[in-house]
Amino acid sequence: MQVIRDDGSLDPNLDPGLSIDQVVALYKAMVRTRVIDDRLNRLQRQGRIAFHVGSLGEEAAIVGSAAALRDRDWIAPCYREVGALLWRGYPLQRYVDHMYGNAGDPVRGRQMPDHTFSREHRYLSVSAPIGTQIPHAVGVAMAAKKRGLDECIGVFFGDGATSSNDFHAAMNFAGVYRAPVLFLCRNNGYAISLPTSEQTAVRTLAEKSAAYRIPATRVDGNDVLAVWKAVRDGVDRAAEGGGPSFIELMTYRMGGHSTSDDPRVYRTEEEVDAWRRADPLLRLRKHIEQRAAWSAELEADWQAVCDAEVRACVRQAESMPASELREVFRDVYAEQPWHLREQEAECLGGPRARDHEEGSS
Ligand SMILES: Cc1ncc(C[n+]2csc(CCOP(=O)(O)OP(=O)(O)O)c2C)c(N)n1
Repeated sequence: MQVIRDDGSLDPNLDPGLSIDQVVALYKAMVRTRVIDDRLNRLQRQGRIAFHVGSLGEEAAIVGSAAALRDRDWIAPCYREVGALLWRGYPLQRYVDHMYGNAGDPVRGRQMPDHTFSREHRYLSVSAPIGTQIPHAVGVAMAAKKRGLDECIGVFFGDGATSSNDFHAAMNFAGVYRAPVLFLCRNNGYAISLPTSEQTAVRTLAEKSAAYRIPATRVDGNDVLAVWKAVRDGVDRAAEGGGPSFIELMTYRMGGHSTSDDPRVYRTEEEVDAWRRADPLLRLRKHIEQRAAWSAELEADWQAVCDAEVRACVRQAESMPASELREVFRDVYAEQPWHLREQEAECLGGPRARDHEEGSS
């Protein structure tokens, strides 16, 4: 499905009819996500944060999906979807604090950067093992269904995750029990260095859903209005008791897998260049400029606003103390068992004396 044509005009048969203010809000959120990404990549290169996993080129798939879900719907993220969390109003300072693992980090420095959560924003905790969030999401959907709530959940995952056992178990369960869940598969072309064509023998990932009797839509994931429409159709289906939907969002990971990756060793510049021309921000910008709702001046102003915002958050994050060491021992047990009490005391007592280390085998 494609709504925004290459020339910036809309397909009248598929146009979801958002107001121009709504469309501009989507564009601004996508630009903001990119500016934040860019700053975090630089901070990592400067040695100021340890790691970042960004969404360069996938902003339409992420922000468009989040915008089409209702506030009461849940999001089960993979690890690339902070744009969805920010769309829901999550404070940028809290996210940047998380990236530093400082005292303001809700995860208390215990997780990798980009592995945050927010109960308030109905955004589940990122789980690093690929695919594990998919059955979690089906569980959340089943809980809503059993309670008779008009809520659904959108679960993000990459093309690589469709080869995981959890994907199969979750799809099967959702198909059988008609769970109100939207499977949001970001097909960005790669699972780290492995191209999608070598990931699976099927031609499209969408066709996998037929085996579970889950309706599928294959969407231009760089077209935010097509993403919005496909996801909102899925929300409506879930709300009417129609159960799950599978949406394959065709996009491209324009950056490395994460700051630990160098994609130049496994793909060509020509390939990346071709996708750069299909940049989701450029397409949407062309559309809103045609509708006289955007200009070079507004673009420069908005980029400057976003940049100043993220720089201020970085300054604040760097002035905060680190998360305390004792936090490692918190939030697991209501009452701490004896062995953790002992380990905590030893840990907080500082490093062991050197002769002790040499004496041990
Ligand atoms: C079970 C498991 N195996 C391997 C890894 C290492 N790993 C981290 S990300 C990744 C690639 C995932 O690719 P995909 O699902 O396509 O998502 P993308 O990163 O492209 O968004 C792998 C293999 C992991 N985290 N968990």
